[in-house]
Amino acid sequence: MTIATPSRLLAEQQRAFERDGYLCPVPALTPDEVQRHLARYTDYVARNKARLDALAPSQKFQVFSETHFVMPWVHEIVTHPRVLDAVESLLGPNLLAWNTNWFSKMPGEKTFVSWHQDGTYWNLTPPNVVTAWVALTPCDATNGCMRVIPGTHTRPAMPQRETYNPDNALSRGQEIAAKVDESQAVDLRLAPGEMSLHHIWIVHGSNANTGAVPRIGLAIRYVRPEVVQDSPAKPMAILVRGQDKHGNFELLPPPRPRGDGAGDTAAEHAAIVERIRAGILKK
Ligand SMILES: O=C(O)CCC(=O)C(=O)O
Repeated sequence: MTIATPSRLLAEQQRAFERDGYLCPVPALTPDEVQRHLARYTDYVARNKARLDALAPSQKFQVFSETHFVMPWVHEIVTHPRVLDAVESLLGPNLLAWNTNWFSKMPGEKTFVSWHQDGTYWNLTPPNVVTAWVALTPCDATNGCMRVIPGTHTRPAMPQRETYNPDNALSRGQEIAAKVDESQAVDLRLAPGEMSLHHIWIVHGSNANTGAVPRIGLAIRYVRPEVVQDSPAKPMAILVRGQDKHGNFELLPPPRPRGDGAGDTAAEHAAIVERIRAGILKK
């Protein structure tokens, strides 16, 4: 029987993740931390409003991806001990934070995420990759919480096509090109400060926000250092726990205190987004 510290996963939670390909909910941030980060997120969106208003959901990655490399407060979420303890329970003691994405859906927006498998286009092997999806607002079926099809991470990969639907939050509108049995779907309901964890190969997606409450969360992709990406340029990451003896990723330092992804760090942010996307978009 595993002795769990407050934020390490219990043996039965680890088994559930291995069996189902996800775990939900897992406590992460305190109410104070949620409030602080939500204020910063709101401020970041307000400062980028003109840019965002001109972009389709599928193009917003330019603003919402890889902010952990340039914004100290996002790096704070990515290195939060409760988040890392849970991820360490699944991936082991050496952890890299490779990619992050803010997924926000405001009431009335048409933005959705089609059924997809991340493993199809991330080009990462072996699949020692876990996403922590950290909620800053309540997430449920009415405002378009994430949905998963349990157990699909253990089945053969499904065919996927690119639709370029502009309302799809995924940059190429990638969707599974086969019947997904939605009767098996599980809603990942989260309270603010809770997170879900999901496997790189689980079938997942989310509907539009038809409720009255914004749905805002940060998806953080953690990898073990031995993971290799088939990529035109070495992918970037931040070492967040343990050590990296493999050198498969270019390790960047934690962001500077003044970095906010705008102003002095805008060019740096854009270059990192471009580099990470080059690895993801590769066929
Ligand atoms: O937030 C969503 O609805 C989708 C998130 C997602 O696809 C992911 O984190 O891999």
